[in-house]
Amino acid sequence: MIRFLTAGESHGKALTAIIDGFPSNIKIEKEYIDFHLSRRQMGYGRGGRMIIESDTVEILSGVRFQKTLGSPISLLIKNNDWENWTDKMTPGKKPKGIDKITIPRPGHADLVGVAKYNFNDIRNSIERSSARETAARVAVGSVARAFLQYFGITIGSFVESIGNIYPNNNYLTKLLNNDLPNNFSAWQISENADESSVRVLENKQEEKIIRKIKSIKKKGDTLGGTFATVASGLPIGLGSFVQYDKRLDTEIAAAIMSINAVKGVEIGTGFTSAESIGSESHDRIIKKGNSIIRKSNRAGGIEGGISTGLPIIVRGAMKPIATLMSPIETVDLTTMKNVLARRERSDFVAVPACAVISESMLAWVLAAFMLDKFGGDSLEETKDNYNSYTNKLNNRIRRNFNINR
Ligand code: EPS
Repeated sequence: MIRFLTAGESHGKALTAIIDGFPSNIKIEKEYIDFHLSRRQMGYGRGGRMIIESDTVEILSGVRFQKTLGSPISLLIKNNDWENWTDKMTPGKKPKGIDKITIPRPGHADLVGVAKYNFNDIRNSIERSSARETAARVAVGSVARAFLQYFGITIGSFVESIGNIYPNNNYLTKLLNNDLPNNFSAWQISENADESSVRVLENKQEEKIIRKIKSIKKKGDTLGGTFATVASGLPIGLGSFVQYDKRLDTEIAAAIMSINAVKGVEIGTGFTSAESIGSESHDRIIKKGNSIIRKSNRAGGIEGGISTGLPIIVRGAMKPIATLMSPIETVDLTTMKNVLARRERSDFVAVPACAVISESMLAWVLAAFMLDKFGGDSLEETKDNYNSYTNKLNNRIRRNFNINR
């Protein structure tokens, strides 16, 4: 079983993560993690903080000469902004003259946080609930991706919509129709999306979205959107129907939902298939040459909680950022009077970043399921187990069903 924990406040000294359970001998390059960290910082519509930070990782343990040791991997990402917050965020004695925050922002964790943890200062809620924490998750996800690459599994994402602006030719339809080249690699999607300042795949859509972000920013408002995350190169058989918590889709949905501000997750055609009929929803199984294939991929790569071998397609919906420059109504907790919410530096749109984070979360889940199925203390052992299973898979099906008899 692999697991990870992150720690760190948004304006504290640093973010840290501990990863446990990866086999030895996986190549880990700091530059690879930094590359994905910088992708998380991109996107038109981010706030002032992204100018202050240029996230890079320091690998503190678990890696020697760029190879995992099988021991816990610990990672550190410094917060450049910390030097502006040393008084307000010191773990030491409280300095004089630090103002409390008493006005909760609707939609953020401010109110539930003070209620739950018995705080008298909303700052205590804001810090850990901030999406800053996702930088640590991207670092963790990069380690998972480095592992998955040995098995030809790649992950990519794109922004489908921002502020209800959808593309004319939705690439998602192509994916769901399984209309893809033989050598399709999901990472190619990200390579294309990363060329766009809002991570969309159509130039016209990008122009429209940027216009909309500009106008919403002028009004002091924010936007949300939808994104799609895809994984390719999977073997058949990750996950299981034998228990609810062994289903691959259970864990994927939870992982995407865990990203700050995500309020909806869909696998394959999910919600639209609920409005459709059976014969238009399911993927026809057909014979092509000597193999059995699915005509489409509306199931999003998962049937019965098990990977089908086709790309995993998961879609997420992110609500608009909760901090508004033209704030909405709330209550001041000290005066109990209706007031307008506090303004706090924030992003106007973070859907492009959210999509990058979702790649990391999907990578983590897939790495966990790969290791659950194939195990191994060293990468070589995992590979042997993987090869033995995948090489014999077709033969086993043939034998069991007397194919060619
Ligand atoms: C973020 C850092 C934060 C925010 C954002 C994400 O920095 P700061 O609060 O100093 O501006 O920009 O967090 C939120 C949108 C949020 O709601 O908490 C980051 O590194 O991604």
